[in-house]
Amino acid sequence: MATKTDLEIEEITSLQYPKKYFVYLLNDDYTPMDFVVDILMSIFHKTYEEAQNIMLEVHKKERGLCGIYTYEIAETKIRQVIRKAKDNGFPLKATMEEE
Ligand code: TYC
Repeated sequence: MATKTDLEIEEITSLQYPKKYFVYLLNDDYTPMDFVVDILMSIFHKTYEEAQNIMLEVHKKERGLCGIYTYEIAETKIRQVIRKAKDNGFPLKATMEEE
């Protein structure tokens, strides 16, 4: 059997394992705690208890992990956070990092 080229190996690997991205919420001084909890429940599908814990972690440590997603889903979640926050007049931001 022919030996696979590096490119073929890379293609197989990347097809089997799409990269994942950590999505973090960032702290700020203006967004209300309840609003952040609502974002975590509505966009990241957390329970009320999970959402409260993540919100408090962000509040104390400046950022907190909301979930791990493929690139497009991570990007969509971040857009949804920023849109909902902006519509309500809050500066809440989210970021993503490769796993
Ligand atoms: N620090 C904000 C406050 O005291 C609450 C907050 C929590 C804001 C988490 C953003 O991602 C955040 N109202």
